[in-house]
Amino acid sequence: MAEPVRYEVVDGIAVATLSNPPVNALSAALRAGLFDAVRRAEADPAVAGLVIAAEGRTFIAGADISEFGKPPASPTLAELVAALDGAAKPVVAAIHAAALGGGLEVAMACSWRVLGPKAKLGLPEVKLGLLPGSGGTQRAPRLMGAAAALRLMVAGEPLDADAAVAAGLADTVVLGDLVQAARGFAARPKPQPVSARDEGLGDRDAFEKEAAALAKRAATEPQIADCIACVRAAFEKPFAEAVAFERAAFLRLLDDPRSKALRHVFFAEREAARIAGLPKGTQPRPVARAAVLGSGTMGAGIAMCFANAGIPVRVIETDEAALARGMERIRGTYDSSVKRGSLSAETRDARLALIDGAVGLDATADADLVVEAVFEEMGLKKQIFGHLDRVTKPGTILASNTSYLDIDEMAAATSRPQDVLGMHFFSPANVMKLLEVVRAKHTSPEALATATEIGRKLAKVPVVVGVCHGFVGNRMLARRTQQAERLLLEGATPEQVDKALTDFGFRMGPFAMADLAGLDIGWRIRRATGKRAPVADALVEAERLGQKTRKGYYLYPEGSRTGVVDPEVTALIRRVAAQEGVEQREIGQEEILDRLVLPMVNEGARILEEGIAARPGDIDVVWLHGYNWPAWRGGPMHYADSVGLLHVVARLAAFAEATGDDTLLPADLLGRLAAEGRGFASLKAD
Ligand code: 3H9
Repeated sequence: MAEPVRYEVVDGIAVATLSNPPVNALSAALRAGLFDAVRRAEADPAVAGLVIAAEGRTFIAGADISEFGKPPASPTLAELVAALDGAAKPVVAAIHAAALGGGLEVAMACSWRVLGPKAKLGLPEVKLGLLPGSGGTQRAPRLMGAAAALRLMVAGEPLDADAAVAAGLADTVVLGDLVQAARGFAARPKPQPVSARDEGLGDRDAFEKEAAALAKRAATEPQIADCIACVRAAFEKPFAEAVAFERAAFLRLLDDPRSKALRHVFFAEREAARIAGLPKGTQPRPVARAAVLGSGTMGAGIAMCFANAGIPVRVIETDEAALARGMERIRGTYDSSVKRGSLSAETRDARLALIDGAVGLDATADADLVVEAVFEEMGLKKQIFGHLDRVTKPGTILASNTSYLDIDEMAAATSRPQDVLGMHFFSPANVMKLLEVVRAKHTSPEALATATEIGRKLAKVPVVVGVCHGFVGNRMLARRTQQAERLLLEGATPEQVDKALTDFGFRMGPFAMADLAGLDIGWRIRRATGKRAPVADALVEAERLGQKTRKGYYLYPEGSRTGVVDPEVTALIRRVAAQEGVEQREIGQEEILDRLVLPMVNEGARILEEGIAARPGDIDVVWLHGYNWPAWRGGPMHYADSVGLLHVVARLAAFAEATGDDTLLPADLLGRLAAEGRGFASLKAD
């Protein structure tokens, strides 16, 4: 492998150029190379100063996250930063792109920070459940003031070049030759190191005010509380002691399951972007124009996704009246964003200009991608796919937004099954980030690559899944819904069930969610598929449809969207349980949570066994971005690993035995992994 640091001396200034693709993370080799460059520059009497520059798409993306948890290799980042801080000669960071986390900490230990116009400076560690652990909580406050530094850390978002200079975090923006300008700085006398600039901390009261405003976050996110404590230490402790205090906090957070989960999410999201089994060199097809069939809630939302990404899109309906309603729905959604102030009127107009409407499927003739979002009825879908096959160009991708129907059957209605796949958006489609890209039996690698690439352009997180009823997300959700209903029959109340999930970290429990969505939706699907859910059915039959009728699982007093407990529901559940012959009992919160979550994990294991998802991390990404699974819990499969698969298997087996429900019996894969003392994380794709 090429040396990660190139060292050269020209005209008495040394330049260390970092090259550690893809993002110049501070791996052991990069740290060693940079440490060595500092030593050489210090030892060489012919060198007046050192410039640190970098090649590639980032300056330095931070510590190498994949090394966390492994034994630290010397020189550590702390040692490297101390060497920069203590160097007798000036060191200049020439930052052409993002300097993040440990990357910014390296730069802050230099004498000056000289920026290219595309530089971005940030401390995103909180997003990984961490804090800057190499002096960042001490140097950023000395450069930009304690209050502003705290704001930068807890936001986790980088500043662009001009903002970084304005804040005092960097010295100048250079439009011309960045390294040349940095060399000029390196020839100057070394200024006082940042570590000694205590006057930079600024007003203590301003910092305390900022800290007080974070009280709510600090109560639930330990990294926020620690950021505050570390910056406060800058006022109260000598520099070296405050750095040791920061180090201890960093190591404590590194070991916290919440940070482990967030780091798992970081890698799972990036891994999900790689399609398992795709032949090397597969190229996506260009998509210049899209068409969306149907302009109901989903169709309208999907069309907006294309327009928001700057892709012209045609909305297609069966008649003029339906089309007018659909276009009005789209305009109304944009208008309310303008009213809320989240969108400018110009942007709304530019987006609306990208959307046109038409009646009839023949209007798909010039589209490169068609997304069908009509009723969930196989007969209708097959008819549509047959028609699309006749009127669209060769190579047009034909996608269905179905939530659970068989894509292979739709593909069979065409003469080009290789171009057919699922693109399953989540409601509201213009907001939720998940896109399940459903690979059918004959879907070609190009079609798959096109759908995932377009998903990324639409700012979605695409996850490739296989064909089955409900794909990954809804198939697992069905297990949770089934248990939630069953728990009511066995004696739990809707609020106990909801509370188990909100305490776990979800924003809403299943019953509050059902009331919001409307109970009639599930009821209609059950009627069509011959299924029943005795409690939910009884509620619908009593005309309790949720928030829209102001009563469902809860009661909604006039004007309120927050449900209150309704004794009528308690009585109704008791009556239904008696009819069903289910004996009611007190059920503890722990059992409720396990009954809701572990059957989902079990279904996830079956999904892996069947190859419907390629990796456990893909399932986690589906739940994080489609169903608001709390990120600090890492997703259902990571959660199962964190509680231990032996425990999961034992609980499921006990539930199966107690309820007589065989679907709760542990999946073979789950049993096997548990017996081998392994976790889902040990499984590798392909
Ligand atoms: C830290 O610094 C702690 C210190 O305070 C104290 C330590 C003692 N490490 O996102 P991309 C990989 S904590 C290892 O697709 P982009 C990534 O997995 C760190 N690997 O590219 C992917 O690999 P693959 C604070 C990393 O252009 C590839 O690089 N820093 C790291 O869309 C490309 O990534 C952060 O939290 C890393 N630090 O976005 C920044 N970063 O190709 C984290 C990336 O195998 N990184 N990889 O899938 C980012 O936010 C984005 O990666 C970045 C580039 C904006 C840099």
